[in-house]
Amino acid sequence: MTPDLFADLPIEMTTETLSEGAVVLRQFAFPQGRDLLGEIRRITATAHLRHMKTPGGHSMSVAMSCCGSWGWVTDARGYRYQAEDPCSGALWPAMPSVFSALAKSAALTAGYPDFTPDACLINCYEPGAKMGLHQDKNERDLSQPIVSVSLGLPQVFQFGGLTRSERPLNIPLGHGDVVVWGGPSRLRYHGVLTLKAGTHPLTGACRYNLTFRCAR
Ligand code: MD3
Ligand code: FE
Repeated sequence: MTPDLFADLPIEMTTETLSEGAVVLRQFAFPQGRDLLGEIRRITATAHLRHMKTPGGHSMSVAMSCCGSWGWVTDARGYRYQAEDPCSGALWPAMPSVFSALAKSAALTAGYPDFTPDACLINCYEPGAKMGLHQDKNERDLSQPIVSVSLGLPQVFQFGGLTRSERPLNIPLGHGDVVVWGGPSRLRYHGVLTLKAGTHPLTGACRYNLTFRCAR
């Protein structure tokens, strides 16, 4: 048993603005961490984490699942949102209230009072997994932000510009950190660097990222 030397320390929530419309809420989700991870386990027991294939035929290093009315999928037919899990044919699991309440409260804190996500993508990174620079533009309403919640091991996030050629900033994201991306930052290129090996008390050897979206 490892005694938790930090168990009694108060958590320190801070706010950093990265660019117009992009706000980091450090440790905002720390209080909900255990509950969020319990729901991830419950959801992925039926909607299994899987390595989807890009339209180009490459297997993604991040394992993904979804919950909510719409799930993001990729395969030979392209990137899209759909109501059914292609692995089972069943609807995606409902979005748990602890997920939607957290996403709404983070969006409100960042200045987006009308955010009601209908899709949550669950990304699971193991050591060696990464996500290259890309834009999120499959969502119907780009006036709505995306809310991202990081859980478990830390991973370096890359925050780029509106063109692929702009050199990205590297921003470490740790357990409980929440980022809200909207307005002029909504279509910025972004990605994450390769996850380094480590052990987190709540997730073991992995990092989860939840992204809340208004898909349809
Ligand atoms: C900046 N996920 O699922 S979340 C993704 O850590 C994705 O799993 C990464 O990129 C992850 O699409 C990064 C942060 C994020 C999400 C959406 C954004 C940053 C964003 C949209 C616009 C700009
Ligand atoms: Fe993305």
